Amino acid sequence: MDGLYMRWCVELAHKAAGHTSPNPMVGCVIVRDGRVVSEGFHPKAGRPHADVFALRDAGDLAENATAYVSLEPCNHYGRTPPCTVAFINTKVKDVVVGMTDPNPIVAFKGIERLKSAGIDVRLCAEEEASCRKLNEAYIHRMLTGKAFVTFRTTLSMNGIVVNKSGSTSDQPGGYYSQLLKEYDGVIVSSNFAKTNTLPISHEAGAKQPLYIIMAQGEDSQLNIPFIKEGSAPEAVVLTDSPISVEPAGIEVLVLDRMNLESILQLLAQRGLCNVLVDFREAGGDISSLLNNFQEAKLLQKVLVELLPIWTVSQGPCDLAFGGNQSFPLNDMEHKEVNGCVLLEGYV
Ligand code: AOF
Ligand code: ZN
Repeated sequence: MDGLYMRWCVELAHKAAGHTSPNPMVGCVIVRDGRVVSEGFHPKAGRPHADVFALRDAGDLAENATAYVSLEPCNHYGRTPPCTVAFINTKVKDVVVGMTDPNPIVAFKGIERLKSAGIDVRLCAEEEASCRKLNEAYIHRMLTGKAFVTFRTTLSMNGIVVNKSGSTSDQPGGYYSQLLKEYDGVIVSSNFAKTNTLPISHEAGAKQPLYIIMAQGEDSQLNIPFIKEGSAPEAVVLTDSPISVEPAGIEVLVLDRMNLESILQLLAQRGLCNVLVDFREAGGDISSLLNNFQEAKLLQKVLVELLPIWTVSQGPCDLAFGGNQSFPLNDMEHKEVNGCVLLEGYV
């Protein structure tokens, strides 16, 4: 039954997708005499941890119960007190964890603390991979100090980049609208920002991502409609040459746009765990930007949405990184949503 309860924890944790950064998504269920007596998930950084919600809700029923938690319980005083103490005080019998915490302040210390208090602790090996996948961006940020990068594009059946927003995928309930809800930031080129509306999630309760606009050359004067109108969403413009007039409400950072490593470090320091590179332009500046991400080994994941359309092409498709070179993708998954095929793989 461990696997079943742990999958339940992962599902609960995922309810807060897009809201927890820089902290992880975590879910917890308390089971006594074969019955789930309570559940909890971590809703937002700074709020109580998943285990605390579940233990509060269980009350006296937590005594002698088994707690399932998708991440090793913390053992430190941070924004909230240690969860290990809550488990010890409520006298749970055993704790099943989905994965150890990569956070060096917590790693293995939470488990050790519980064990030394006489609580049985075991890892749910069956669901460790799903727990890791749930928090792949949190883990990456914790281990590398950089934001996790996903490249996303939309292709027609004949492999041409579909360069427009407004497809069913962007609508409420659509794949892209749901995907955006899970990202802390979206990187677009200033070219894209000039000619398209910025992608937003239409899902209930979604927090919109931070827009990271890569400007260069003449674009650095920020001739972008929403900036000129002063109706800006939360956005940061990265530019390699200083601009004459700083637009109201928009942060402009002068950074070498080729130094992607420092850009991703900066985003991680701002609390972003993951960023999506929205690739909707064949050729153009974002194409070379993607080359750079890949070459610098700063790209972690690729998402491709294959639309049920055939594009009458004006020119060759420019999707290749570094000419004819290719690199393999691992752990490929695919599914079908509203007639589109979604492909996902890891670099
Ligand atoms: C969470 N929610 O359910 C668990 C976390 O800043 P704090 O005090 O909230 O501590 C954040 C750290 O606590 C986080 O990096 C992770 O190591 C640990 N566990 N965090 O926000 C949770 N279990
Ligand atoms: Zn905790």
